[in-house]
Amino acid sequence: MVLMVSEEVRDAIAAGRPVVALESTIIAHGLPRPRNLQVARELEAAVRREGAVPATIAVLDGTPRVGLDKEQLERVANEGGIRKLGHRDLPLAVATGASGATTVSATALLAALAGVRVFATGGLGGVHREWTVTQDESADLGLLARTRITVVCAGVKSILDVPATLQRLETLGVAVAGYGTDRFPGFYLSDSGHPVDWRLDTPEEVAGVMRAQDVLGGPDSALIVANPVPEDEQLDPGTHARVLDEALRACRAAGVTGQGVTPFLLDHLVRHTDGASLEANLAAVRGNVALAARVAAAWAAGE
Ligand code: PSU
Ligand code: MN
Repeated sequence: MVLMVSEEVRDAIAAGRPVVALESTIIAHGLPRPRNLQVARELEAAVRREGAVPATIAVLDGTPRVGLDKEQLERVANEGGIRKLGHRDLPLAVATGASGATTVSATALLAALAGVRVFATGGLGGVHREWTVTQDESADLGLLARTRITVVCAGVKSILDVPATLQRLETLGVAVAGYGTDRFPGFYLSDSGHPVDWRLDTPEEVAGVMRAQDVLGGPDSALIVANPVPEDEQLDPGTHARVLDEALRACRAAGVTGQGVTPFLLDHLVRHTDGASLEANLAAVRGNVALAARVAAAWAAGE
């Protein structure tokens, strides 16, 4: 097996204890240094505080790893040449011995292979604005349409075309529920301005949907639990609209395309909101990680 699952994560899975997968692209490419390493540690600690085992996922020297030790986590946060790996990049990274951080798509695939059912992130990738010109749709969506995993996120990143992304999730057959809300969250914002059809209010209800997925035995697709950032920690909506507009224009002017687009836009927002977007992003991720740990516990209790 090329996949290396850490001893702690392996033991927890074998004993049916709660485990939460965490992605690493947010650490390597989504947050500024040196805050990123602090956040990586903080998120793992938050999972533990809720009684679950964190399994941060990355590829190091061609080996996909589920559960990182201290030095491995530091490499993801600080190493210069660390790549950004979607699921399509995994065989290339393995065969060439490359190191990279995994996006939602690659993390979800590796987590599912390792037998981890619950995954927390900030915001999913999705359909980019100007899709008709660039055809830029995150590989996250297609992979989640074929992977049985529960992803706790603050919706999709607001730099995207949110209604188009919601439509794609419907077309692809991915289940979406608001957590404690009828509104689809907007990543930096508590409300994207769009409704969501289903609402779940407790970790036990989420675990119940996961069990129903298994009982129904339909296509292996994900469950997206869309958990809003608390309103008092969101980015000011006026600031968000103004700075996002500037960021999209700057991205176009710089000619950034493909994998570079999301990191460029997130970084632009951090620098032009005096870090307020970073704080909102972190508040969202923290909430998601804690909720994912509670969902994993409810899931483990029912197994
Ligand atoms: N959530 C965050 N910050 C991030 C990401 C998610 O709060 O940086 C990452 C995820 O790894 C997601 C990726 O899969 O952005 C999407 O990138 P792209 O649009 O290139 O598919
Ligand atoms: Mn993209």
